Amino acid sequence: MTVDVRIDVHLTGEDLAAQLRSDVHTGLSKRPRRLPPKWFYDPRGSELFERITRLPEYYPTRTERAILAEGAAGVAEISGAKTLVELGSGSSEKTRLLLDALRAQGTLARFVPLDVSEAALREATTRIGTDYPGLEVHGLVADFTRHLDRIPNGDGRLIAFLGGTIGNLEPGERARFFGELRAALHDGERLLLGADLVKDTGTLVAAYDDAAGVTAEFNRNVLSVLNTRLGADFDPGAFEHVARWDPRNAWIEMLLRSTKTQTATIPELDMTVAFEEGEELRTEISAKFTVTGLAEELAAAGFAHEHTWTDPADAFALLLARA
Ligand code: AVJ
Repeated sequence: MTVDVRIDVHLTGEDLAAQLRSDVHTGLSKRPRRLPPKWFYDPRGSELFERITRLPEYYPTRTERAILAEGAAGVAEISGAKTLVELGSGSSEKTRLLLDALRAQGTLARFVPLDVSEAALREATTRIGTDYPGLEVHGLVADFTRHLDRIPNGDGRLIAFLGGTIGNLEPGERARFFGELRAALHDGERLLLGADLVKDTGTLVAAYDDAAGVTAEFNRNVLSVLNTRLGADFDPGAFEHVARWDPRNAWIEMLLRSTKTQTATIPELDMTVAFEEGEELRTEISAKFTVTGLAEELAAAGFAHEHTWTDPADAFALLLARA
């Protein structure tokens, strides 16, 4: 059987380069300084993230996989989905559990992974297309915060947004995201959302500050991304990795703290950035949720929460919601 794979590019390398310049200029001009987490994922950053997902302290990935292994059949049964759309699909590894359950049920016709990385998407679509003969694979190079209206039309679509990536959005951004997603769906279609739950501070902080220092490397790597892509001269070794729990906002913050007074130049932006000793640059927020809180946010956007799957320790949840 021939492999049925197509890819639509809604985001070019040039679009991404322009966005990087604008994000860095805006974020480093603010106080406190900040950078959006999407720029972590160059090839080295993606590799470091893969290593993070296997760390003993980083429970979300393996917990979500276990929940999916238990719950995928139920997701398939309730949704009866014909198309599975995955936002921020990356390597689409955990998604196979959903594809398997939907295929076993006989409803699945199409898989639509969406990712900003064209390289990751080409690899993932080829592998899935080969391993699932007869499945139509339609990849989208796109940004889930901007291109939800590009999701191909259909009926019986299930949108999967896994991994806890929803936690990278601030509350206002989440409301906008859920609203845009609801607007892109027909009544009765569904969202499967993977979210990390609020738990004791020690467990949360350890997940973002592992003993082997992989997360610290991952965090500092964003400065190397700016060096490579914008010709900047940050010294990653002169920044210390910080992870802390913000109880008011219910999120983990990752920061880079300057260990000395220093200046970095970013030639492509005609910008010089001065750091005082101890000054912090926020590189990520990773919000943690309660099931009821998320159900309320979903309801506010016009989704009805239908079902929740969790692990025995209530560390992570998968919520199914109906548009
Ligand atoms: C990919 C956004 C879900 O927030 O846990 C892991 C990224 N950052 N360790 C997360 C991350 C540091 C991860 N997400």
